[in-house]
Amino acid sequence: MDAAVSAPVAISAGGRVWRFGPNIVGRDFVVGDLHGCFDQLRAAMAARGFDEARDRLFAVGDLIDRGPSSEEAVDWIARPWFHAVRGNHEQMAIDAAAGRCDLERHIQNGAGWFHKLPPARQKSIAAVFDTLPVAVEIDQPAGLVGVVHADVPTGDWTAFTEAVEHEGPSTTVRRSVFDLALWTRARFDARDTSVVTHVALVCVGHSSSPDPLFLGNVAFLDTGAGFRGGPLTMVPLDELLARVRPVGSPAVHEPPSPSTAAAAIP
Ligand SMILES: [Mn+2]
Repeated sequence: MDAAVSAPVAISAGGRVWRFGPNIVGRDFVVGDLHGCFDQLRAAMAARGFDEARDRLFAVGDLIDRGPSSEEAVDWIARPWFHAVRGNHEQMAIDAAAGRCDLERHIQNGAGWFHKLPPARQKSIAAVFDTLPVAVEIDQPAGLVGVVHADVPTGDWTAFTEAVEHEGPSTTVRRSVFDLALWTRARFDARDTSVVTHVALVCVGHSSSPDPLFLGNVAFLDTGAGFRGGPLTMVPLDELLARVRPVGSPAVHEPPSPSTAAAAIP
């Protein structure tokens, strides 16, 4: 794939926000939480006719833990057309390799595979995960698309990307924007349909539901792969964008009508 399409056009100074230009040669897809289910991903890509020479695949994070082949995540991250944001599970692996880990809790969360590896291998995998951005933004003809693991904890995409760049993991009891981006379930739990401004669409995972769920302009794509035997969701970005209003229209700053607010994608 042409590096002008596959590589980010901009990376923030701290490396936490990556921006991609439009894909002028092929299609863009987004995939929900993988949790080691790379056989399911291969099947979904085959079903979609994914073309490694032209198409790009963006992942909402949580590539690892619980499922059958977590270690494969490292190979996927190396592929030029595969772009993942970091999930809380990647962050837990980073923290574990650095000795910041509640071992019992980590293993309960599906990370037994990681703790069976030699420490040097744990560290090299964690180093790969630590290259992952917290937020990705993709320029699309229909507007800017944001990708983040858990949610945008502010109501505005621009304010969020600025905050996530300047705040690292929490060092006090107040949870940082960085931590909330990886962990929060506030919008999902409240079924909050408010729209995130300065972005047409935000793709997230982390909070799973039987079918992809739209709340405002936020698409929740974790359908439980690797967890309770759920399916994997991989969708063209165009399909998701068709569900939200065009960016720049005044209506994008208003809540969506109740009939579409929390409707599951068929
Ligand atoms: Mn998660």
